[in-house]
Amino acid sequence: MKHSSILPGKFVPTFQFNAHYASEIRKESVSFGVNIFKGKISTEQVFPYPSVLNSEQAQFLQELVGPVSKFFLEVNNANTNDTLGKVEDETMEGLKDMGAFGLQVPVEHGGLGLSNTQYARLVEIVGLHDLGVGITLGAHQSIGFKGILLFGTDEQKKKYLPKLASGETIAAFCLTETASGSDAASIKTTAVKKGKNYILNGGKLWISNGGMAEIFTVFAKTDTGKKDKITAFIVERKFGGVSHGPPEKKMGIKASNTAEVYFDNVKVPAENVLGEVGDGFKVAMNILNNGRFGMAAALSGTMIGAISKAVDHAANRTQFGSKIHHYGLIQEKIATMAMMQYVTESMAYIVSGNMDTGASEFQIEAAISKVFASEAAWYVTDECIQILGGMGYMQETGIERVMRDLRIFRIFEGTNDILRLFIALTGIQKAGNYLKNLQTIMKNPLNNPGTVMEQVMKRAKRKLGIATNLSLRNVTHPDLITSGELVVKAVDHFGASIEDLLLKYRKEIINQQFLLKKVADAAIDIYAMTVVISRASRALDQRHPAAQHEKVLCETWCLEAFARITNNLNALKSESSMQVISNMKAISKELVAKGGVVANHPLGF
Ligand code: MYA
Repeated sequence: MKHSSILPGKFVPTFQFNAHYASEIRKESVSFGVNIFKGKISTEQVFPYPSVLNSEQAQFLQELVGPVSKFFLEVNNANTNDTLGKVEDETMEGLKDMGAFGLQVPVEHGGLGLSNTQYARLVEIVGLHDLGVGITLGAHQSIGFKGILLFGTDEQKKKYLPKLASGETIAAFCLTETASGSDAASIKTTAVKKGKNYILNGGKLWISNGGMAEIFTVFAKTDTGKKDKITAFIVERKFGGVSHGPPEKKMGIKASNTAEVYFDNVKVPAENVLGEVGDGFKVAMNILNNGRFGMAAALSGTMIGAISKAVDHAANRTQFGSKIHHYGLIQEKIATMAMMQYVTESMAYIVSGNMDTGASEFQIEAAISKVFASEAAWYVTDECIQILGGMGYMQETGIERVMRDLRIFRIFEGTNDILRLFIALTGIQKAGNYLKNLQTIMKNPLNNPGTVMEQVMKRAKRKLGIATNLSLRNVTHPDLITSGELVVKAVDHFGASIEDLLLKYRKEIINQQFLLKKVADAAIDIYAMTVVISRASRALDQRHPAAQHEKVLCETWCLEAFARITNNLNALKSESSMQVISNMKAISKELVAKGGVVANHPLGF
């Protein structure tokens, strides 16, 4: 977040109008996520719901889905992997034979050459069956060598991709360090240029595949002359000086290997710099941005599994003389689980579709998909256990492992807290630039009379409570117009709220994390509403057999989401919510000062 770093103290004022801003404004964003912060709706990336596979791609994918599903049902055993603390050798070999280690590697480099959408569909199957295997595969290709795909030179691709695609060598992504988690820019690992090499020193923490990888994408500080900047490197274990710690003992995803990795005077040839020297932070962020939709796809699969277990139990379990699915409390759970899976799946494939059609601006949407998916999957799995009752808590049911596996998804690949700040601040920064431009235009009304009139009318209408000229009528199915109108109202309210926040807090907004969370939650809900309206509209347009079911999922989701959005946006300025915020700050401060709970025990001792 260029001009609005998440971290206090690193802020560069948002309101300085300079050449960079001007160029950003000239290039109008088509990202839905970016535009809502300006109170605008850009439909380009969300309507119609993308159908990006050509017939050849669809056929190839269909040919893969069957065997991959069969493999996970018949060969892989998630419980055995979990107990062993590793993916069984037979599974690893089978996955390699199927090409699962090089799903997106171009065919000329030995991979399957899948698009993001094709990849998502297969990852969904992995997520349905075994998240431990998913992390082994994902740490390898979603982040481990993704940098080579995105930023590698032809020579680097030729040299490394074939063996990575076949699974002969495994990759890992080395960013996190002991003192550098969310604050990724604060890494201490160094790479000092000596002749034709860089000498790499440092240690990386909690590295997925760290104990088994041969190839590492490593981020290190390099002296670029002006100041230390991060550079990305491709490091081979066989360069010497690379070692790792024992496998970490974890709560879940036990089948995947996690270890510390140490670099001790590792000689890395200069040609192994990935991207440009000093551009490593951007390389890291882009790798993460590019991989996040995969998590949504995988977790959509996980939810499908949990839902079928819950539904099976609800349909067959009798209590108080009736099958329990007849009871309202169970129906509410099943319906909510279904909506959460529907939203997650819709997000995963809209983001992958956008990426496949060459979108370059999907960072906010990808972050939203990761946050939403990881929380939805946690909720759905928890509710599945609740429906199953005692059975759900027993290991033999297999859902307890899923719950353990899932917990990390809200933490890694950017914690959901950091991603909420990322969503809110990135959007606010873009809105700030846009408003600054408007300010400039308003100062010279004669040069831009159209824009001035438009803004004057918009504000006047808002003041009078009349809907502004936003609309989704042309893009939604007629049966979903009411849901579309809720999005329109929500975006209008959201845009006005962002404007108010910027006017009130200006650059101080960066420190208002209580408020930024509400902003992010509203943005997540607005995006969720929009993607399901888009998908359900397509289902209705194309008369899918389940179109009416999707319509109901969509309408119900929109009604509930709209209420949450209104609540969050109203709370941005309500007195009671300000009181709650200041109380919470005080409570937290006292607990921290005391080192724990402050209230006296009811018994007095
Ligand atoms: S890997 C470890 C994951 N770690 C993180 O995600 C770290 C989280 N921290 C951050 O993301 C950053 O530090 C934040 C920025 C966001 C906090 N896209 O001043 P800044 C640019 C593009 O705001 P900071 C793991 O967990 C920005 O514009 N650009 O930075 C493995 C600016 O540019 P410029 C971005 O305040 C798990 C510059 O960077 C982005 O320091 C295993 C500085 O920005 C962005 N997102 O903090 C998972 N952010 O220099 C396995 C910033 O031009 C995979 N910028 O002004 C599982 C897959 C699923 C299963 C698959 C099955 C097959």
